[in-house]
Amino acid sequence: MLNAKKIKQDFPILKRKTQGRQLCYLDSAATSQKPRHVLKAMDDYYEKHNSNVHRGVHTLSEEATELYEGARKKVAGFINAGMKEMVFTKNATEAINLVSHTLDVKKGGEILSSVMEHHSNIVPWQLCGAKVRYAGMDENGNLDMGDYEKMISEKTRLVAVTHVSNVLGTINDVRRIAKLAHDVGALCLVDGAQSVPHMPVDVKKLGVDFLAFSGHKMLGPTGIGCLYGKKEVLDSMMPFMGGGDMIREVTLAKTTYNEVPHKFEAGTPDIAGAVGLGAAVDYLSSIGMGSVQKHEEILAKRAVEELSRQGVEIYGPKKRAGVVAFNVHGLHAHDVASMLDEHGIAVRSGHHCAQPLMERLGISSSARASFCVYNDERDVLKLASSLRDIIDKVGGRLQ
Ligand code: C6P
Repeated sequence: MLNAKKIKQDFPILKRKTQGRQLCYLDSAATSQKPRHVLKAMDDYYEKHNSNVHRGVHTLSEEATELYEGARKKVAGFINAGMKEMVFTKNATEAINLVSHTLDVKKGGEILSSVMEHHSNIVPWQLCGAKVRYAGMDENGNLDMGDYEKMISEKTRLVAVTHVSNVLGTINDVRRIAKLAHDVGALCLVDGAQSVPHMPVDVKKLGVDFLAFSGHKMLGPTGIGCLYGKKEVLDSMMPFMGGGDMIREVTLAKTTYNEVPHKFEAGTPDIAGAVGLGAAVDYLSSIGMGSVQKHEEILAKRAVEELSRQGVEIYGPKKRAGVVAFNVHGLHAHDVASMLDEHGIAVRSGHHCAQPLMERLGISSSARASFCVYNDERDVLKLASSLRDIIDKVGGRLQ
């Protein structure tokens, strides 16, 4: 079992109080907190090695390049990808936009997304000019696989699906979806923003063509994200942005491009961010992603049990990742989150950037508790007892 009490001590921010109470951070699906190891790696980089990458022959530049490419190697290894298949971006959103901007969607071509997606896996496809179709979901919050079988056709150019729902915690069978896409010659892009930080992810086993994720949700800093792409697919794509580093040769008449992944990394990248993400990957790997997944699933299961006892409405399937969205009868989700904040508990409330999913659930918003390696059973019990207090306090007013 993972020792959450010991892990908690690695996260300086978790020592602070909010609203005069010990902070109980249950909003890691929005962004995770950062362990000292990550903060130190970034400090060290700026204190000792700061320079630009791939440009200079001086010592600092070579050190910075080594650290940046070393981080790429770590992150690629984390998802079993090759180094040339790992493009650094700003975040998962930019990674998906990179593909939607460069994908050659022939006239009449279709993109198949789903009602469960974060806006980042809907809007870029609407913007790319293709016809976008959406697979549905059943009452329990599971994707309708029948829809995939019916809707994927020769016209489908790409299937875009989330690995784990940021609202319901549903873990989707993306391996099966990728196979259905490949059977008709389509590509499969998986949004791994909520899976890569919380479970073992192996792109070779999943067989997907693209995987997008964000550093800040996996104990790394903001400003760095990743796009995994199969080497042959990335090779076949046009660049996303033009500028320094992505070129082989520029003349006033034309430009030839650098090899992947550099072809997709125009301009000075977030070097310190990559270094921080590399340290985050080291940290998670030292715990073991299998243990991380087990720990968070146990917490989510416990939270569902405890919250059900308080009579709140909970959304999502029985088997879920560490995400629990809920509503308290008669209270707006923002009010629930504000009142929990008074207890020192941070949860997110609102539509969670998944408005079509909210519409499918027949609600406009929910509160959401999400778990990470540093949470433990006491956090779950604190959430449940604070909700009890809130319901008792406002109960009279709701009659
Ligand atoms: N979800 C949440 O509170 P960025 O903003 O690019 O780092 O991540 C976007 C994103 C894409 N896909 C999924 C499944 C996500 O959950 C997110 C981010 C946060 O649920 C912030 S809206």
